[in-house]
Amino acid sequence: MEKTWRWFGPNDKITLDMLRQIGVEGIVTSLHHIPNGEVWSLDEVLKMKNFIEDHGLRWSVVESLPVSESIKYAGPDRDQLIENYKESLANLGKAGVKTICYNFMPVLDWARTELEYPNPDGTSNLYFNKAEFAYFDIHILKREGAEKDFDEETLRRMREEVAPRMDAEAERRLVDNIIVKTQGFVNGNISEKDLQPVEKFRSLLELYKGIDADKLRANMAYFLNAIMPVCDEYDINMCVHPDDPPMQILGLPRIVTCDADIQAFLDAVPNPHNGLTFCAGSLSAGAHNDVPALARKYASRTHFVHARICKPQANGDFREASHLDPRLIDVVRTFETLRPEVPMRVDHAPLMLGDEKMGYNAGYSFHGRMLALGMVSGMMATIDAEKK
Ligand code: DNO
Repeated sequence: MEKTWRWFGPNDKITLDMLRQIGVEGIVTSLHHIPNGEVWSLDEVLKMKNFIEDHGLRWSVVESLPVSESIKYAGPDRDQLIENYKESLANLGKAGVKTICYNFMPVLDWARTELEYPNPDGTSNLYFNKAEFAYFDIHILKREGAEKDFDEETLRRMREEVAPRMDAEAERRLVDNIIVKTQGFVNGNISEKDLQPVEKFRSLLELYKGIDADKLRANMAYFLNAIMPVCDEYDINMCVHPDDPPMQILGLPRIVTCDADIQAFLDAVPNPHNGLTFCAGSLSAGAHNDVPALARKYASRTHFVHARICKPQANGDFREASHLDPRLIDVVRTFETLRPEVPMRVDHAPLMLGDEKMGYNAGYSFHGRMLALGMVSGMMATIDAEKK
């Protein structure tokens, strides 16, 4: 697979020169300065492309070209926003940037409750604590009916283990982790500039009243059918990112969570340009997913791979596991064997060796990801050597 790296643009503290030294071949990035829904002009696309190429690398993947909420819930301006999306795609196609990662998660992109969860070896990682998430949903957001979305054991943990340690500061940190710090840098709905993130978040949830999984699926198919002619014209591969975590949260529908979901959106628009980002990490956070089997089943419709893996706990929590986990080796083997041309980036690595002082975006450390890239590159080299 092509070794790529998610880079957040010229302001990223990790420079393209650093990335060349550690074996990165291609860059995964977005035009983060353009607000969601606006057209990416050919000029802006070329500026980014040339900047990357001037540093001896190539722009391999767009992550993400964000899909506006209104396209997801079918708001009155969705057709205009789809036209803008098509124009951005055409400009990317003209510039030769042809792999586009996006997601179709309502309101909240990925979700974590802890960003620096300590590991026994002194490093730290991302963590999803279901009981803390329940506390956020029930006591901070105060979402109507939230309590019935959690099992008895999670509610007990929330009452006995989480609630007693929640003061104003701990609540602020939880809000920050779940809807602010993890969202702004991925061009999500809430950023550090928002003074009342919880209020804003509540009004976003309102937009989805009456939208169930079937409606969301229909809206996704509507969007995909509308953009496929542009993808056909420029040979652009769209690859949806699975829902992270791959389960229902906050009363919102989630439609890319499991085998049946993936099959359904691929079948709904059976064009090879309608494909998947195989994020092994997101899928593995659900104990219902057999991730190596999914990799084998969907390799031919996968256009981009995220290499990481999670360990779901019996209580519904999950943690990011080592990039050397056998399930990830299996996934890498599958793609390196069946689809060696697809781009792959390592994802969500630990904070280590001073990363924690650098203010990197959550999950996107330098040393941690460099170590992970070394691990995955080693697997790839071994698999290639065995093929000969
Ligand atoms: C988090 C990322 C996601 C991903 C988007 C793609 O670390 O994997 O934010 O970029 O969901 O649209």
